[in-house]
Amino acid sequence: MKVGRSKTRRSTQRPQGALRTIVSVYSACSALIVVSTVAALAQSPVKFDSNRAWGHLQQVVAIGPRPAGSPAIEQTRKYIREQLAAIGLKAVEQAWEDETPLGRVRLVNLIVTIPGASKDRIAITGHYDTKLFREFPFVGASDGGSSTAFLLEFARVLKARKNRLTYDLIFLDGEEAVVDWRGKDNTYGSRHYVEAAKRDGTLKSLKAMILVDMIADRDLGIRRDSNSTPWLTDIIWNTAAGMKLSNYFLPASTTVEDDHLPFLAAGVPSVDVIDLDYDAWHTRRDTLDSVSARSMQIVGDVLLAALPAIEQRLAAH
Ligand code: 1BN
Ligand code: ZN
Repeated sequence: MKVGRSKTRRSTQRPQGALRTIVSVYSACSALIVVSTVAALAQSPVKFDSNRAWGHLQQVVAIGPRPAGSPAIEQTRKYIREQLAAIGLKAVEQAWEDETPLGRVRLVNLIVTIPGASKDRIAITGHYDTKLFREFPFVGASDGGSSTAFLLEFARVLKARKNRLTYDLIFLDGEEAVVDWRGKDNTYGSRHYVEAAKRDGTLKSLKAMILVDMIADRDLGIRRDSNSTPWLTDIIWNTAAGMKLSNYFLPASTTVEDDHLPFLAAGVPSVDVIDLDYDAWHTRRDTLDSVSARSMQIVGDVLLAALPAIEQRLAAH
């Protein structure tokens, strides 16, 4: 009996014990997988997604030419506001009227704030208007379109991250000359933003500005701009070099007049990330055929990777 019982016990105990061991090892493994996945998710920040940016670009280009003051630019604003609202962000309108060589025009900058740990701000800016050409329909896929699409996707990424500084994404109106890039017939939006920020005292908290313009050229090649702040340019171009992207963020220099000039004149360190070596620039060929999502991906990856060093530099000064 004794032997039989123990035999019976042994014969039932062994599989139960083994099963219990398997179950507990399995549970431990599952728990480990869950913990490490959660940790990985917490550590891996949301990435710039050029497919989303491309979708925005298609929508914006489909609106057609979008010169300042046109019904089409109002339609573009509606699209920007709706896309931002869809990711839980509110665009604040800064509207005003300006004298242009073609008369008085209503202009509107759109500003989105993504609060960070500090109230000090970095602005990421770009223009959303297109240059008026009467001879052909100019849809500005890279010139006006890429900056708009980029800012929309960048806003999504920044909102999903924990940021040390506050970020303002500024969709600038009226970058383009209404007639000729001379005197005051250009950069209406950036000039207005800076003047208003000076007047209301908010410019003091603006510590740096990064301007993106024409960043979707399918043959991307961005030269350094000698008007831009050297330390800010160095951080971005060194980041690109560290990512083996110097074929796109080129060591060569040029000199650019653009929306960064009013910020620089007001003492805000600023950089213009612009591909001026764009065959289709200010031609009817600045369409989706001349641009690529990959170019926006490169710029998105580099700028996101450069932000910690920019924040670090601002914290140290
Ligand atoms: C950029 C895109 N710009 C106009 N459309 C500014 C600019 C004007 C850059 C003239 C270089 C020369
Ligand atoms: Zn232009």
